[in-house]
Amino acid sequence: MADGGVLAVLAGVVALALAGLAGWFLLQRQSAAIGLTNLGTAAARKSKSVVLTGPMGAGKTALWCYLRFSDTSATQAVPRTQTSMAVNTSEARIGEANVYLVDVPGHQKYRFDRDAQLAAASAVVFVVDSVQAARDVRLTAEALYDVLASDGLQERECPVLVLCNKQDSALAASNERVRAALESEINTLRASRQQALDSLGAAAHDDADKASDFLGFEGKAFSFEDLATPIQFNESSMALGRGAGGLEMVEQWIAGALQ
Ligand SMILES: Nc1nc2c(ncn2[C@@H]2O[C@H](COP(=O)(O)OP(=O)(O)OP(=O)(O)O)[C@@H](O)[C@H]2O)c(=O)[nH]1
Ligand SMILES: [Mg+2]
Repeated sequence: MADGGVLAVLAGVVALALAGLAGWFLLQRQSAAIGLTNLGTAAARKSKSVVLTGPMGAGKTALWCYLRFSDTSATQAVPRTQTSMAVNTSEARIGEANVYLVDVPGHQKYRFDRDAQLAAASAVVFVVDSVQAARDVRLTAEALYDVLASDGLQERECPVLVLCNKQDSALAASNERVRAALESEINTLRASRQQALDSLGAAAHDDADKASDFLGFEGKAFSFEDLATPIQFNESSMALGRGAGGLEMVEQWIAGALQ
């Protein structure tokens, strides 16, 4: 009877150990599948971080796929993507540089991830849906404002490429039109954000009293020229891909920005 009890206890211990081992194994597989091992920022890496950001559906993940798989046949067709539910990260080789490519989902709930990634960015590609921007530029202007005013970006003079994507569409606005529309909309946004701060009083002003919170110069209409960050506007089409789609231009810009 006593031997039976010891055996039962031993069997229980072995079963528990096996269950623990199986759980650990499953967790490892799950982590690898959803890329948990890749969630760190560039701070922990040697390669410089390039952050792809911008509103939902603009083409960030499509661009990320192209840049990541630039030496494979995946470059021949527009990558099939869907609304991102997590930050995508990957090491990639662009020109002579090893880069840490970060694709941040456009949905507002990822804004803290975006700000954390921007804080470690060496270069930023802000992807715009040029069809959406031609219809209503407000959403894009708000997202760009947040990026340009994000902590430390102006102080670090981090280069920004505004990529006016979806140029294959007949309804797409050109990069000149997007630039002018964004400049004017950011001017309006700047005034309304300032007014909101004024109405909240001195405490809010103290909180927001950083050079980067106000874009450009007070008393002067907003101009991209007035920013410390070098900013460039270009056109692209992930649907057209390499060659006509402007992918090489993006790679050259990234290589130049990281030098
Ligand atoms: N016509 C056209 N469609 C494009 C282009 N680039 C991306 N798309 C499509 O637009 C949709 C959104 O592209 P994504 O790359 O998933 O957009 P995203 O910026 O990652 O969007 P979120 O993850 O929601 O922030 C997909 O159906 C793409 O195939 C383009 O240049 N032209
Ligand atoms: Mg995406």
